[in-house]
Parts: sequence; C-alpha cells; structure tokens
Amino acid sequence: MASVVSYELERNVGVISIDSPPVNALSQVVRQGLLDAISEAQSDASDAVVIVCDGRTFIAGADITEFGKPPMEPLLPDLLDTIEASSKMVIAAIHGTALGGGLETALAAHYRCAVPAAKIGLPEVKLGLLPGAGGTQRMPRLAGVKASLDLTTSGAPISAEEGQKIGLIDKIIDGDLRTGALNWARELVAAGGAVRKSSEQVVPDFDPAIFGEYREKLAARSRGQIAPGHIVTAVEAATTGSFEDGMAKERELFVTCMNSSQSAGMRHIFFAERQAAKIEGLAKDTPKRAVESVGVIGGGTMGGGIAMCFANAGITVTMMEISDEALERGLSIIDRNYAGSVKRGKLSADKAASCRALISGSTDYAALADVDMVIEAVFEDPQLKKKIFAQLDEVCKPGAILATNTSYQDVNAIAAATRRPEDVVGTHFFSPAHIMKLLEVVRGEKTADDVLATVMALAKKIRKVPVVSGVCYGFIGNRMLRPYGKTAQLLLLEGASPQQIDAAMETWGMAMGPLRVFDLAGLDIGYKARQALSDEEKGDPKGYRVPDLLVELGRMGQKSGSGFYAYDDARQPTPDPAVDGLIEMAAADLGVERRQVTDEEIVERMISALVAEGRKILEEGIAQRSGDIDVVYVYGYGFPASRGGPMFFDDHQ
Ligand code: 3H9
Repeated sequence: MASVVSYELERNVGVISIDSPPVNALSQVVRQGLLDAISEAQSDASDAVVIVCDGRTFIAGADITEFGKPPMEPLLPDLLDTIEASSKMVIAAIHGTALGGGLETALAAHYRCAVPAAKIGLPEVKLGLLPGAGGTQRMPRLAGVKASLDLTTSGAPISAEEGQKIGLIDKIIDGDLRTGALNWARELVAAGGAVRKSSEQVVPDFDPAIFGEYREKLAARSRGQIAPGHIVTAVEAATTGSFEDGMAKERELFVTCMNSSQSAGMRHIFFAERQAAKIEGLAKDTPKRAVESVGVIGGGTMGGGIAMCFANAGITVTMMEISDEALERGLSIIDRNYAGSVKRGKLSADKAASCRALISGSTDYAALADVDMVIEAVFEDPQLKKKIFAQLDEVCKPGAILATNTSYQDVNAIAAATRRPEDVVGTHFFSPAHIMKLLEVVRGEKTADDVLATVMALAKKIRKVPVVSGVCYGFIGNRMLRPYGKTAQLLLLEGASPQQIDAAMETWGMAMGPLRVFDLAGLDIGYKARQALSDEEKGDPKGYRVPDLLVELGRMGQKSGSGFYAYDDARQPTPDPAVDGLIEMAAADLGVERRQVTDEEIVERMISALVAEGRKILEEGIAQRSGDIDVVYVYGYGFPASRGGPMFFDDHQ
C-alpha cells in the first residue's frame, strides 16, 4: 500500500505530500508520516520544506473517528512542536479547507500560502471542543485576540483573502499551488528568509475587557455548552503567561471538553448527519437527473423561502401563484428577505441581486412545461394538492421531478393523482425555509430510486441536511411533535404554567420551549385541523382543550398578539394571568387534579414522549436509523446538539 505521507526533494526544497482520502484528516498514520518526513528533512540537502495535500483539500482536522479512543503517538501537539522546531523553513500550502488540526498544522509551520478559493477555520466548538493542538495559543500571536476569539468561538471558516488580512496567510497563490508554493519557498530562501516561529511572536495589543465581553455574550447564546467559555479562557491564557503555560492550559481544557457528554453528543451528530445522506439499498452510483430549473407553486412564506434556497444555489426558479396580486406579494416578501440578508451581512448586495435575478413569477402553469423539478408549497388542503398534481401531470415534461412540501399528508395519495407516481417525492422544508437546515425527503411507495438520489444530492447543493422519511402522518419530525405537544398540555392541566414548562425545556437546552413554539406557529392551524376530525380521531381532550379555548377567545399566538402568552410589539412574550385562569378552569372541567410539578418531571416527561414515538417510527421503518431521528430534531426542532438528539440522549443517559 502506498504511504499516505510521502517526502521527496525537489532541488533545494523538500516536499511533504499528504494523500489520505477523503479529507486528509490527521490519523495516526498521517501524524507518524509527517513526523518521519520532517525528521528526514532536517538532515538532507533541503533549504526549506513545503507541506502540501493531494485530493480535494488540505488537512481538514484531527481524525474525529479516533476521538474517545486511547490516544496514539505521536500526539498532535507534540508533532506540531517538532514541525515548528524544524531548522529548515516550513511552508504550508493550502487548498480546499484547512480546518481544526489542519489549520493548527499550518500555524505551526513558519509560513503559509493558499489558493484564493481556500478556506481556513477552527470549527472545534461545533464538536463541543476547543482547538487542542496550539490553535488557541499560536493564533492570537499571529492574528490578535479579537480575530482569534471570533474564529474559535464561532467555528466559522474564513476565506484565504480574509486570512491574509488578519495575518494568518502570508501569500495567495494563483494557478498551480504546488508549483507556486515551491517557487515561493525558493524566493524566501534566496531572500535570506529564516525560520519564524508563531509561538515566539508577541500578541498584538488588545483591550483586556474583551474576555469578559465574550464570556457574557457566549453564555447568553450557547445554551449551557461548556466549550465556548473554555475557548475564551484558553485564548486569554495566550496573553498572560509563557507559550508553554498557555499550551498546558489549552490541553487541560481540551481534555475536559473531550471527556464531556456534550462533545460526545455533538460528535454523534457530525457523523449522523453524514450517515443520514446514505440510503440503505440504494446503490451509490444510482444515476441522477439534472436539475437546473425549478418551479415553486405558492408564493407564501414557505414558497418564497424555498425559491430563495434554489436561487442561492444558482438554480433558476419560476414562482407560480393564482393571481397577479398574490404573485406580487410573494415576490415582495422575497425582496424583503434578501434585503434583510444584506443588512445582516449574510449576503453581499451584488450576490443578493444576482440570486434575486434568478427568480421570476407566473400565473400560468404552462410556464412550468420545461422545468426540471416542481415543488408544491400551497396550504395543507389534500384536495387542492391532488388537483395541483393532476395539473402538473398535464403540463410538466417527462422526467420532471414533482415534489410536495406537505408537512403531514399522504405522499402516496398525492402521487396517485398523477400518471407518474415514480416521479413524485416529498420535500418537507422547515420555516423559514431559506434559513433552516433540515429537509425531510419523503420516499413514497413508488418514488423512483433516481428521483430519491437526485433529491438527496440536490439537498446538499442547496445547503440543506437531508433525512429520508417513509410516509406516515407528520413524517418523522411532526409525528414526534404530537405526543411532545400533548405532554405539554397535560403538564399545564396538572399544574405547570406555560412559562415554567418553557423555562425548564430551554434551560435543558431546547432552543425554544414548546408553548412559545406553538404560539409562533399559530394555534389556529391545529385548531382548524381538529375541526375536520371526529371526537374519536381527536383523542383525549386533555391534549387540546386549552389551545382550543385560546383560539375561541381569538388568541391565535404571536400573529394575533396573544396565545399562551401576551406579546408586545417586539413580539416578546409576557405571562398572562388570564391564561392561568383558563387552564385552571379546563383542568377542573376535565377532572384533572392540580399539584406542584417539578422542572425535572417536565423535562423527563417531555423527552420521554419524543423518544417513545421515535422508537415506534424506527420499528415501523419510517426512519432508517436512530441517528436520522436525532438529525431531524437537532436541525429542525431546536434540540440541543450537545445532547446528541433525543435517541442518542436516551441511549446514553
Ligand atoms: C480537531 O481538529 C481537534 C484539534 O484541534 C486537536 C486535536 C488534538 N475526521 O463532510 P463530508 C469524513 S477536531 C474524520 O461529507 P464535504 C466524513 O465523515 C476536527 N473523518 O465532505 C465523510 O465520511 P463518509 C476539526 C472526517 O466535502 C467524509 O470525510 N475539523 C473528518 O461536504 C466526507 O466528509 C472539522 O471539524 C475528520 N476530521 O466537506 C472538520 N472530516 O464519506 C470536519 C470529514 O464516510 N469536516 N470526515 O461519510 C468538515 O467540515 C467537512 O468534512 C469538510 C468536507 C468541509 C472538510
């Protein structure tokens, strides 16, 4: 087997090449190979050494599959100390992504060059960790405290150009990276360039108050995660003592994070997300259909968000509405959303304008005759959906993928409204669709393999995390939400207040408590759905009596200014004594005895309700694997990644 790290001398420059697909992660063999190569370079005729990677990327980090197992030598921090101590100049040549331990390797080198498209970052915080191979110590010395805190606490990568601005990248190389890096190495040698250790640089001036400010800001948004605070402490250590003391602090905090259940949960989600993209029984080489243009039916909030997802990925969109006024309204929501993205700095004005230019509108189905895919996003009326699909069957070209964004309905019945059920699939986006990462891909009984494979690949292109679900009422996510919501209603009747339930769940880590979620979604939606059901179908009234009473009082949630809470103009919830009275009345009416309910009981019952339904979903084969359910809840329902998703949490308590 060819070695994953090779070393060769090209005239006076030693070249260390790493070739360890898929992402050149720093597994034990890669670390050993790097150590051997750098050692060899110390005694050969090289004047400088270039580290470069084959394949799609520079080193993408430590090998996450080794985490949680006994450490194997050489350890990464020691290897990087050896690289930095090299008597020959070491130059890192970056393409693709230099992430985590990959960027730390580059920071231990004496110089760094990159192609313009390269990205660099320290994403460890997303795995519940901190950079553990000198990243928190070398980076502040090169880029200053503020930039280091931003990069390490957000985990977001930056471009090579931005890296150059803050002092992490020394040179941008256009054209072939290897050739450019070797030429630059020779230029440095010719100019008398010498070894330049990052660890010996002095941290540029900064305001010491910055650490307190970051701690406060992070505590407010990190939902109980320990890694962000530890990162601030490690970066602070780079400013208070020697490099060695800072490294010792970083190590101590890294080990604490690595051993935490939070990091275990986040690492599980990292792999579960990638696993979810794989469909059992579907060959990897299943052909895919080309999707370069889509139609979106419905210009409401959902349709508009979906249109933006595709346009942002460079796919042309035709948005369909029933009237010019409705179309105008839909397109103006899109305009507002793009303006918002520009204002928040998420998109440049130019990029927003070029994406917006890809979206046009029509009120005539004939405009969909040539599109490669249609996504129906009208309101949840089964008859209307069937009618639309029959119409699509008439106008769309053969081979067009016909997708429904239904949140609940029977995709098989919708497919049966066409003469091509094999082309029909569910694509359940989450609101706001241009922001939320989750996409439930609903596989109908007759959905063709290539349709499924195409939609999974397309999801990645539009930057979604796809999870396959079988057909059932509510699919994976909303089906589990029903017993979860019902449990919240029982807890209210038994004695908990809306604010106690929400606070308990939010303190535990949920992004938003269940009753605030209901208010946000609109209580009238469930109410209307229940009106169509018989008493038997509706089930035990304890599960819905309170929201029904609220709706009958005109309290629909945020949109009407009140629901489980009262809302001010800034949509901030305030507990409302009228709601407490109404709950007490409902409890008396339904014969529920009120008592003190503890926060622990709230969390225990709410999570158990989710898990129990999740188990049924697995048994029925609606979800392929329990990790898929975890991905749905983390990316679609604000479940804390640091708890690994409901199924992982339950399996590891
Ligand atoms: C770290 O570095 C700690 C140090 O500070 C201290 C140590 C002491 N390891 O995402 P993709 C696999 S923490 C092992 O689909 P893309 C992945 O599972 C690390 N495997 O590709 C998948 O496998 P499979 C800090 C890894 O092109 C395959 O590669 N680094 C690793 O969409 C393809 O992945 C990070 O957190 C890894 N580090 O995106 C970076 N990375 O095919 C994590 C990937 O069997 N990685 N795999 O399902 C990424 O963000 C993306 O993978 C990347 C490529 C952007 C690189």
